[in-house]
Amino acid sequence: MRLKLFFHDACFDGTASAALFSAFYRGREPGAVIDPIGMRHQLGDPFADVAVDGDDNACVDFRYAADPRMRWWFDHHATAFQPPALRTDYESRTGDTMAFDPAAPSCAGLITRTLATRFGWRVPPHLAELTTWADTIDAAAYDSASAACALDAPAQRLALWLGANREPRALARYIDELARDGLGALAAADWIAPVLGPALARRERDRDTWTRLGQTIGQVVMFDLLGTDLPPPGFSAYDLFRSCTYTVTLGRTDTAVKVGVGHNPWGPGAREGRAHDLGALCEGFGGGGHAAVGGVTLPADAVDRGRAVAAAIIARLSDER
Ligand SMILES: [Mn+2]
Repeated sequence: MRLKLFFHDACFDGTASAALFSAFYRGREPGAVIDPIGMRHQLGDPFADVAVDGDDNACVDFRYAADPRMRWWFDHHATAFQPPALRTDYESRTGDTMAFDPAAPSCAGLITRTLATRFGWRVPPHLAELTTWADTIDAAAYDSASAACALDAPAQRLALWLGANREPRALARYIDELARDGLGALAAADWIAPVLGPALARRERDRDTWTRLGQTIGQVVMFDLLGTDLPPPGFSAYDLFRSCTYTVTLGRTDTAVKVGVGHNPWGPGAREGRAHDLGALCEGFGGGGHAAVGGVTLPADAVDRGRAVAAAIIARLSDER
């Protein structure tokens, strides 16, 4: 008996969902061989080249696949149905083995609650905190920027490991050991250290560099990462520059120059709401996003254009309030 378990690749909630579902499934089918398969979002159908051919098949924290062999499906992404017509297929099939709730903070939480209600599944004690951490991490539900950036808890160290790991096969082991042993034991496992140790050291170095590079312009902090190999600072920007309201990041990947814009959820005036819709602001420059985070993607050689877009966005954000 072989279960193919599709999950949102390299994501804390995706792997937590896969571990929780594995624990549930082993309780029903003690001899089952579970084969986790990481899925990534892409243009077009991500399942186009994927064989849904286990004896049983499940998908967690990832888009709906209109395939009758996919018996189990749990997701909480508002974008789960692509194209939206797939929703009709889902609604025609809905039974005990599928659940969709875009209001759920994490898919791990949705799975835990759904399996408890429908199958009477009790989360084993060593996995109790996994759901809570998935809710916190996936919804970024932290009390402060420093709490969001802390790396003390096993869950936060494993989230860093997931971002640094480059070995797809290691994820299957990660999910298997997480399901069997829980967060604390996995974070302390010998085989996690060779990726986690350097990732922790790198984060320390990157924080020093972000601190040095950040330029305060009114209520904006600008990070020009062109010419560096640094990733965007993410929440670290709000931990390192706590009084900023917005961040603008200019960086590049192999294929693009990117301008990112973010609103500090813990910054001054955060409780009164945002003055700007950042997705709409970025749309004016050919990009997009949500109210609190937006971006503009340009061709890889468009460095001057990227600088001009960043400057124009900063001008719009820095002169108000
Ligand atoms: Mn998720």
